[in-house]
Amino acid sequence: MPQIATALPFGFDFDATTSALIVIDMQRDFIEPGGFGETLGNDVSLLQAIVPTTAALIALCRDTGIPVIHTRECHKPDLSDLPAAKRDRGAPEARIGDPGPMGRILVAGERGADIIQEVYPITGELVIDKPGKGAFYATILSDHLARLGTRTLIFAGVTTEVCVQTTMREANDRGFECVLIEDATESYFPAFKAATLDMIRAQGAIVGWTATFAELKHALNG
Ligand code: TIU
Repeated sequence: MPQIATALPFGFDFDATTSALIVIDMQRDFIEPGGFGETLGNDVSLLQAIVPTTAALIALCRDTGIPVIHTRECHKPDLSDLPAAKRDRGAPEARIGDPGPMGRILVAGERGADIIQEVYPITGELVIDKPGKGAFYATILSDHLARLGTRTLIFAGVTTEVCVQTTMREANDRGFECVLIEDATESYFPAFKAATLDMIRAQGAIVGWTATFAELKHALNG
């Protein structure tokens, strides 16, 4: 059984045949100018740094036979799955559902809500559209993982302390062993990323482990 010996807070044992990679919300709306991330007042260029490593991680998992699952945070065109508590965020003139340079902000089927080309899903990979921050809430993810027999989840994507951490906590509560790939996740706030990595692995991996892409690759390639 592979081990990421240098994972934090201590060695992480996993079986590639019962693992899956979850790539969270690598969408134009978060990573490119003119989207939801920018309307919330963020500098989206920070997120672009992880794109090459995330692409390499996806390629490694495909080569190793580890299923790759992609998520997109987005809403139905009629916004029936968008509670007011979520809608009333960001600049009043550019909220979820409003028109923007990449189509309606965070709405399914619009250009901004789609995944950036560099990490685009290939045929056969599950793409989950989710209305919440967590990928388990109001989606088929649990059922899909049960069918696959998945026990370990490898995490990547954006943003570290929002949708990635929320999904990792949901997964931990559902009994999955979780490892977050540090250089394949990013936040608009470097201090929040660092704090999230710390809080995930604190207290004896209370939520899960963290490791670098190179460490995972070494473990898989022996
Ligand atoms: N705002 C922010 O940091 N993130 C989100 O709204 N969604 C995700 O993290 N995907």
